[in-house]
Amino acid sequence: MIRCPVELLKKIFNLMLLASLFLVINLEAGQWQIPDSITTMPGGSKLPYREKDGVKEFHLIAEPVKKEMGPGFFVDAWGYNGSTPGPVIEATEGDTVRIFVTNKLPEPTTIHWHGIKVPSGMDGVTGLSQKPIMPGETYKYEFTLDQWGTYMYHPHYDEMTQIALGMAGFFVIHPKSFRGSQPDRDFLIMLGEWAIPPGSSKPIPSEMVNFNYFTFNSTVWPTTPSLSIKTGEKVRIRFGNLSMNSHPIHVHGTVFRETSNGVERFNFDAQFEDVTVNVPVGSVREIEFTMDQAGDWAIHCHKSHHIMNGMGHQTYSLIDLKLDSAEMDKARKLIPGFMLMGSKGMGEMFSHEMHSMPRPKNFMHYGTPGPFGTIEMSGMFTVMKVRDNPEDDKGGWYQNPPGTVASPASKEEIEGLLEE
Ligand SMILES: [Cu+2]
Repeated sequence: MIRCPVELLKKIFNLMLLASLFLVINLEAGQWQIPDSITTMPGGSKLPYREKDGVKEFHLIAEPVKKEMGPGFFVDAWGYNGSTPGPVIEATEGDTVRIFVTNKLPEPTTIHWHGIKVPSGMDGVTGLSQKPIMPGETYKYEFTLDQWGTYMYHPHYDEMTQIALGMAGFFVIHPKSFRGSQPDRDFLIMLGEWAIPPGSSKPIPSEMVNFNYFTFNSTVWPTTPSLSIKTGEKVRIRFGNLSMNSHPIHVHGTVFRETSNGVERFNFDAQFEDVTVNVPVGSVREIEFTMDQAGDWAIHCHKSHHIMNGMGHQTYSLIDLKLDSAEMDKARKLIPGFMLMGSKGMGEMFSHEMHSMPRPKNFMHYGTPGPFGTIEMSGMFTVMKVRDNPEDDKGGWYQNPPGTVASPASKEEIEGLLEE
C-alpha cells in the first residue's frame, strides 16, 4: 500500500527504470515486433520485423497453405508464412530493409518487389536478376527505401502457377513525415481470381479466362470480414491486383476521391471523385472517403460474375423455356455442360430450396443469410458496417430507423399506376 506522494513517485520512478531497461534489452536482442500502424488487411496479418544494426529485418517463408476461402470451403493454396495473401510488409521511407526468404515450396521461387526501386540484382527476376531460390534454401534481399506508397510483392519464377495459387502480398512504405491526409481507418484489399473445379480443393493454375471464385484477400463473403467504421470517420482503402483481370470496385453509400495509384499521392488537383474505381492488373488504387451515414453498405466488384461463387460461365439461357423433367434429361444428354439454370432467371439459385439440394463436398454455396433474407452477393464483396457507436455494436445488422426501408407499395399508393 502507498501511504505518501514521495513513496508513489519513487515507485513510478522504479517502474520507469525497469521498463526502460527492459526496452534496451529487447532492442539489443532484436526482438520481433509487429509494425505499429492503423493499416490493416482484413482477414490478414502483418509481417513482424526486428532491428539489427539500424536495418529492419523480415523473414518471409514461401510455403503451401491450407486456406479457408469460405465457410468450410478449403483450398490448397500457396502463400507466405501460412497465409495468402502473404503478410503485409510495413516499413518507412528511408529505412534499409533486409528480407530473408526461405523456400518451403516443392519448386524454386524468387520474390519481386513490385514497384519498389531496388538495385538490379535485388529485383527478383529468375535468370535475369538472380538464381532461383531452391526448395530448402534461404536467400537475402537488402535495399533502402527512398520512396513511399503502396506496393506489392510476388514471385518471379513460374509466375503462372505461383501467383494463381495465391502468392502475393502488400509492401506498404509509410512516408517519413506527414504528407496529405491521415485517415482514421486504412484497409488493404488484394483482389484475386481462382479456378477451382466443383468438389476439388486444388486451383487450376493454367486457367487464363474462366475463373469461378473471386476474392478479397483470398476469401469470399461471409468469410471476408466486414469493415467496421464509425460514422464520420475518414476511410482509406488500398486495392492491389495481381489477378488476370481488372476489377471495377464499386463502393455504396458514399462518393470517394481517388487519391493515389500507390505511388506516393496525387496532388489534390489531380485527385478526382468517383463511385467505382477500376483496378488494373499489376496495379494499386487508393481511395478515400468519409462515411456520413450509418448503415450496412456494400462494397463489391461490378463485374457481375465476380460476385458469384463456383459458377460455371458457359451455360445456356433457359429463361422463358418451359421443359418437363423428361425434356430436361434429353437436353442434358444433348448439350455438353448443360446445367439446371432457372427458367425464370438465376434468382432461384439463391433460394433455401437450392441450398438443400445435394452438392459436391468442399463447395461454396451461392447465398448467405442477411437481415432481409438471402444476400446473393459473395465473391468480391464485403459490407462496411458504419455505426454511430461501433463499440456498442455486437456485429449484427444495421437497425434501420422506421420508415427508411424499401417496402411494398399499398393499393392506394399505386392506384391508377398500372392501368394501360
Ligand atoms: Cu472483378
